[in-house]
Amino acid sequence: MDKKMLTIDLNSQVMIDKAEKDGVETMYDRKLAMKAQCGFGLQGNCCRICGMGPCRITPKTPRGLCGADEHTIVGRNFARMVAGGTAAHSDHARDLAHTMALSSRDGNYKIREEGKLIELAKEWDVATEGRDIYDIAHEVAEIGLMEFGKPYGVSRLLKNAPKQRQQVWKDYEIEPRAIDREIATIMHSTHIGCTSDLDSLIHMSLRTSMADGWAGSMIGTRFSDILFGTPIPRQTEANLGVLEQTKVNIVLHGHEPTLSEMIVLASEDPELVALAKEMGAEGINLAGMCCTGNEVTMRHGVRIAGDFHQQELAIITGAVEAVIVDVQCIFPALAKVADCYHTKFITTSPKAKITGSTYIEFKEEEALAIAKEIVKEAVLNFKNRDQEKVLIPELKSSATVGYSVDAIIPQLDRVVNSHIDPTGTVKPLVDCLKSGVLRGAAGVVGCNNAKGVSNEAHVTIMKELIKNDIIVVTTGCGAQAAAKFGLMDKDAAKKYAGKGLATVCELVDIPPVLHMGSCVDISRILDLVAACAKNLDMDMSDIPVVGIAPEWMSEKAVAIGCYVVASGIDTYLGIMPPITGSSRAVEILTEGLKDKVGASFTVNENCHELAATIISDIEKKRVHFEKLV
Ligand code: NFS
Repeated sequence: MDKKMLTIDLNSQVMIDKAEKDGVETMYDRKLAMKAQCGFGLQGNCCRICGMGPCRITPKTPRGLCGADEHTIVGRNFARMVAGGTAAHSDHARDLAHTMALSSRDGNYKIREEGKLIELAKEWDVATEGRDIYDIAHEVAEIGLMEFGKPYGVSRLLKNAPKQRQQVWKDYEIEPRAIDREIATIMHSTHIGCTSDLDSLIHMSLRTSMADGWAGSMIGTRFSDILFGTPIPRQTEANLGVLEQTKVNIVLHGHEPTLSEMIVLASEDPELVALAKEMGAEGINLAGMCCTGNEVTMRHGVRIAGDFHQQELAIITGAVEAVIVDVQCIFPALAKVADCYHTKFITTSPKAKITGSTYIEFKEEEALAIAKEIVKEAVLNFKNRDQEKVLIPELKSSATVGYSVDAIIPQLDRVVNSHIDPTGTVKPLVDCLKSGVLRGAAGVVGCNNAKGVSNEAHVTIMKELIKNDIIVVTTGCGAQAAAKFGLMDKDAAKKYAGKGLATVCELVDIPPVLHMGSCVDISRILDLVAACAKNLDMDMSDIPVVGIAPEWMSEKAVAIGCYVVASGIDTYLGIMPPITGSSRAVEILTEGLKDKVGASFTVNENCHELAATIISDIEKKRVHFEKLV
């Protein structure tokens, strides 16, 4: 098989060829070499939870040594994926809470959005009258930190949901308690000799995932906006073509804005810019990757180098002086790829040390000084660039990004000429959904997965949806696929959208696919859907919205899928999770949950079929919705 056929991105194809010529191994080589994957692993019925195993379920050995059957084994494995994902998102949020606790008027981290902080303080019953904004910030940070380990009570963010949905959570008993507690409890319950009941394992998985979506991720996004500013629409460009021949190229990869915000500041430091010129470069060019890329493009317009599957390919351009990473979604392979070029692969987090990298520990207390040291490493490395090894592929697309809920609302107001008399709410969006000008809304999110062709499912599904007047909001690497393929361009509506959506896009001056941020920012999508439901006095499960993860791969995505379903939003996956070893797990996740939370999963690995199912399901949902409104 031709490796290049494993991606639809033409830049990636050029880089796969270059890697071959340079003798560098990439994920695409490893994918071909891997051939058949382990069938037990794929089905989720290999148990490695205790030292008697691994036990694998076959017709001849239908139970593990302890007697666990396929339902228990699949359920436990699934639950542990949810725990991993929830831990990752929430630990990210915890770091932001610590950063807010450190914030000060003359320190590295300041409060950028006082209004948002005060709003949150009021929501959390923190006194605001006559107090110094930093005192308020520190108290709010402390309360945020308590959400991780408070001994009593449930997430204080649940009340952002419509009351009908809150009732569902109460009735089904999936209101998450302290975030760390949910993660610890599910790890305990999946230990050998605890829960064997599949219904209970899935119930716990949903409750744990709620500690991600309606606690950890929500805290992450709110605190990030308060510290670094709420995103507003801005222009950017996406794909490897944003790397520059004549500048020091720094790729920012990973997730937490605490580091990347400081690197953005450091890269503007006059001394470092002068040093870059001394080294023979014209300046410093930052380019983002994965969710760090989303964070810095949403807040600063930093251009996007690429997505999860392009991390090695960026280095293979031979034009990257440094890849700077913190946590999550970082291939350990980067160390080896970087060795083949002059690129410095700089790790910064004690939570993600990678063999073969240059480790410069990032500490929030000395944030800017460390960021400058890291940028300096990159700048000094420019002289080592071997021009003969450089090939920057040409393609890049322009995109408008930065659609936080706060930015979407005023934009939408243009639809009803209400810039004269703005509603300041989601009513214009709700009206478009009610009238059927927009048939529905879809959150298309998530990763790239080597089980499919990189970017194919994202782009196919988004194009099909917008053609059928379904507005798309997106985060994560899905957002990067949309940006790269021109779907976030203002002209995209004219080219690809159906008549209704195209009219709305023109009236309110938005692209048909809206970039809402990183994966943690799926909390923005929850906020938007909750606002629409509240405006209609309905449950979130009653409105024609769906969640889609066409190319998901990470445990974080499994947690996301679960909390989106728990929020009453039907969720469509383009990759089968490792659950097929248990017919009952498949039944509960794709059907049974409907009775409990009003939504469930649908899986189809054929993206054309999946798109058709989504469109027809949205139309079915409209029948119910139209009766209610
Ligand atoms: Ni989300 Fe972001 Fe990308 Fe997937 Fe990884 S970067 S947190 S997990 S691969 S979308």
